[in-house]
Amino acid sequence: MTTLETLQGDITTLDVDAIVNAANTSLMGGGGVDGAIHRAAGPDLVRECMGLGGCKTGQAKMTKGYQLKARHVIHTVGPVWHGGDANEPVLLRSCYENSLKLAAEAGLQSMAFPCISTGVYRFPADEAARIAIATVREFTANPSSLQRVIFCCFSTEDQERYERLLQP
Ligand code: AR6
Repeated sequence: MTTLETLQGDITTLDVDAIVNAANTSLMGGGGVDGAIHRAAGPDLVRECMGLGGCKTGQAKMTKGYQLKARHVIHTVGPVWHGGDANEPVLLRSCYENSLKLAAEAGLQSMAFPCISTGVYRFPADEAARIAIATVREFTANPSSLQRVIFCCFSTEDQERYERLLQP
């Protein structure tokens, strides 16, 4: 059984096996949660990222966590919202699925997601949360190493949204 939880706060402070980064295709850092993760992890993170050759939208790549409490960072690239007809929902779903796959393949027990694509990439928060929850629920319906999946929300508004949507 995997438990799905919500938290309000800064994902860089979490003591989990992996935190997920809402990165861009360069994997070289940026603003928002990406900037916060790189600042907290220290310069070794970008050094490892340099060797990864970037990441396509919807895909995911894993690195070490360096100075973070989290042992690993799973970098995924969410879609930029262009109105909803450019495959955005499918790509966002892939971000969650591929991140979960990487974590399970590595035998990780706990991981935390930020609200991927809902910041500067402008994906509507409600639809993004529905996709996030549905994808995590479907993946964790099958047995895996994952015992805890946390939706780490930066705003109380997002946390309330996830709590509402997680009600049975
Ligand atoms: N902990 C948890 N969530 C956070 C944190 C934090 N420390 N900081 C921000 N958020 P965004 P995107 C939330 O813009 O839309 C970067 O420049 C934020 O409130 O970080 O996927 C990348 O390099 C929002 O709910 O990511 C890309 O170029 C969520 O994280 C681009 O932004 C995502 O917001 C990716 O855009």
